[in-house]
Amino acid sequence: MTTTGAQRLRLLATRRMMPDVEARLAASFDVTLNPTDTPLTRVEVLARTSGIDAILTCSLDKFGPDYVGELPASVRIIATHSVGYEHIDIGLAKARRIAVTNTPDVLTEATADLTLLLILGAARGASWGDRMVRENRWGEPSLISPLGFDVSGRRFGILGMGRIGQAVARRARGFGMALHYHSRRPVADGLAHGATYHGRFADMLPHCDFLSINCTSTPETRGIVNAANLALMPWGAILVNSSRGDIVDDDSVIGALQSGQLAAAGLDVFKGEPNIDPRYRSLDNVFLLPHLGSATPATRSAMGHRAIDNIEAFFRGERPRDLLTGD
Ligand code: 8YV
Repeated sequence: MTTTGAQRLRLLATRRMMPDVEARLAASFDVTLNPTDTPLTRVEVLARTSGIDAILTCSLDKFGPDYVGELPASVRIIATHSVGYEHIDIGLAKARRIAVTNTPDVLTEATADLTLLLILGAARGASWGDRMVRENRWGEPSLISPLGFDVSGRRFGILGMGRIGQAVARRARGFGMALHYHSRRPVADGLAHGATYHGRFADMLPHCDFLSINCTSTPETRGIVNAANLALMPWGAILVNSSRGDIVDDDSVIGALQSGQLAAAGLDVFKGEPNIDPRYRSLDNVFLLPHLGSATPATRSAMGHRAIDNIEAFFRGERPRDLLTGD
């Protein structure tokens, strides 16, 4: 049980979570759960945070300045059930002395698995192939149509060589791919899995038959996959994104998919999701998923428990393992 003195700590969970996570919350806190998948409005969040010590949220809920600035002084920590934290105004939280934590590590393998699914699905036509069979359009088999693209042995570039990028690199080696990466700094040799480092994103692109986006969304990376950068890739390259939708410029990617500059794309994340740019739906050369990177029971449970571990450590007076707000 998590207490301050004799009192149980009060926690607001903004979203429905895995049953074992909710059970632990109920056992440890005076908890207000959201029993539905309906997002709480700003007014509801602010009303429900009155007297609340901790908020457990996720990347689906935005904690911008209009939320963080208005939270009652009782709120000491916002724990997000996600590795990404661009949905929280960290600077303002820090200024208000509200701790913020995320949940890295526990979703690395699931997200890397999903990235390989995007690569294979986009290259080999999983989406149009599935539709052909379901819609009874298989027709007379032909030796020359339909065809996808090879994956094994091709050149593969990774944008962002953090934990997930490294786990993707490890998997891509199994396909005999020639690996390249760009990130702010090179990683230690053993972590690059033989990938060649490029200090400039533009320098890596001519080597990318495949490009995988695995960086975080920051002011520097937002919109970085634009027309100018796509034009540096070999004609007919394949793009996959399992990170954040706003890293790509949708107009540029859609234009490249229409012209053939990009042969295909595998996308799990979108700007403004779930309200994605409708033009993606009418393209045949895209493999689209509804943000499934961490969507397995074991991973979602592990994320929830990691978030609770952070909250409990904080109230024990320890430094939470995944503290994002520094001191
Ligand atoms: C989350 C994610 O599952 O962790 C992240 O940053 O994008 C996903 O894994 C989802 O956003 C719920 O928080």
